[in-house]
Amino acid sequence: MSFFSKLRDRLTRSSSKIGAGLDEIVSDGAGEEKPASASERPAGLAPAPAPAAQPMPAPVAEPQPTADPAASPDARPGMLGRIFGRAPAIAEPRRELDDEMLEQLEEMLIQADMGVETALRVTANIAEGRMGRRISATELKELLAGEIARIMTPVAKPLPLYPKRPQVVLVVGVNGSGKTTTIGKLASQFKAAGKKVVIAAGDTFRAAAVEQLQVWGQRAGVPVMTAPEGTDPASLAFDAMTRAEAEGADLLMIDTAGRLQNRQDLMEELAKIVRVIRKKDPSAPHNTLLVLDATTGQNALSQVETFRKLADVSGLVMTKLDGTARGGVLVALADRFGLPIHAIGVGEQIDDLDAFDAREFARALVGLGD
Ligand SMILES: Nc1nc2c(ncn2[C@@H]2O[C@H](COP(=O)(O)OP(=O)(O)OP(=O)(O)O)[C@@H](O)[C@H]2O)c(=O)[nH]1
Ligand SMILES: [Mg+2]
Repeated sequence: MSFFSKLRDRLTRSSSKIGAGLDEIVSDGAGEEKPASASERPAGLAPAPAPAAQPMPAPVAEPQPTADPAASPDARPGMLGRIFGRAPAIAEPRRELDDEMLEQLEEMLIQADMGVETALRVTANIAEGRMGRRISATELKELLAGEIARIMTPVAKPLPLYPKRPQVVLVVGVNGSGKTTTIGKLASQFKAAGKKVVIAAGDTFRAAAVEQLQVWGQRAGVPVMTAPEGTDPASLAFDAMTRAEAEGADLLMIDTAGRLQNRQDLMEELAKIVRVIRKKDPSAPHNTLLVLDATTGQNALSQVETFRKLADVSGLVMTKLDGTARGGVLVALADRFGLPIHAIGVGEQIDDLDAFDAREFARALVGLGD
C-alpha cells in the first residue's frame, strides 16, 4: 500500500470530520437556492444556476489567477482543470460564497484544531476574489487543500543528513508522545538506506523504556547502547558517542525521558546531555527532534513552546495521526512556528512512519483522493 493510501485510510477521522463539515456547509446553504438549481435532482441533468454566477466550468473566461494571488500556484492549475472540468461535478449542490458561509467554514476549521489565526487566514484566502460565486463541496475541498498545502509546503523537509559522522540526533518530547517508537522506525529506515546507526537508550529512569528500545533495535537491526536503570543519561550519551565514533557510525540517535519531576529537571537533564556530547563534538547535536502526539490537539502548540525553551528544537515529528480527528493541528503548528516537519507516524508498526508530504497530507486531511 502506498503511504498516501495508508495516510488517507488512517486519517479517516480527521478527514471525515473536515470533509463532512465541508459537505454540510455547502449543502446547508445550497438548499435555500434550490428552485434555481437542483431541487428536483434530475438524474444526471445539469441544472442551470444563475449563469453569471457559475464560475467554474468556464475557466478560460475567468481571470482567476489575478483574482487569486494567494492561492497555491503549484497546486492550482492541474487540480482546477481536473476537478472543475469534470462533468459529474456539475451535479453537485452549490452554494453562494457569502459571509455566513465563511463564518461556518471558519468555525469548522477551528473545531478541526487548526487554530483561530490559521483558520481565519485560510478562510480569508479562500474568500478572496470568490465572494458571490457558487461553489460545490468538491471545489471547496480543493481550495482548502490548496491553502493547507501552501502553508505546509515550506515545512515539509525530511531529516537533513550531514556528512558529519556521527550525526547526533537528540529526540525529545513529553511522556508517551512516541519518541522511542519514532527512533525505532527512523533507525530502521536509515539502516535500510545503508546508514550505520547507533541508538542510545537515554531514558534510564525506567527499565521498561530500555527494553522497549532494545526490541526496536532488534527489529531494525541496529545496536542499542543501554545503561543500568538510574544511570546518568549524560554519561550514557557520552559512552554512546564514543562508541559511535569508534565504529564510524553515520547516525547516533539519543532517546530521552519524557517524564521528569518538573520542567527544571528536564531542562537540566537535556542541557547536561548536550554539554557532555559537545565535549566530543562541539557541533552536536546536529538535530533535536521534538516528537508530538497528534491526539493532544492544541496542546501540541504549547509543547512546542515549552520544548523550544528547553532545547534547541530543529524539527518536528508528529505521531498518531491514525485514528485521531485532530490532524488539523499540524496546519496550526506549521503556520505558527514554521519548524520543519520531518516525518509523520500513522501507526505502531515499523513502516508506519514516512517523510511528510504537504500535498498528500492536505488532500488526505480534507478527504480528497490523490
Ligand atoms: N497509533 C499510533 N501509535 C503510536 C504511534 N507512535 C507511537 N505510538 C504508540 O504510542 C505509545 C507511546 O509511544 P512511545 O514511543 O513509547 O512514546 P515515548 O515518547 O517514548 O514515551 P516515554 O518513553 O514514556 O516518554 C506506544 O504504545 C506506541 O506504540 C503512531 O504513529 N500511531
Ligand atoms: Mg520512550
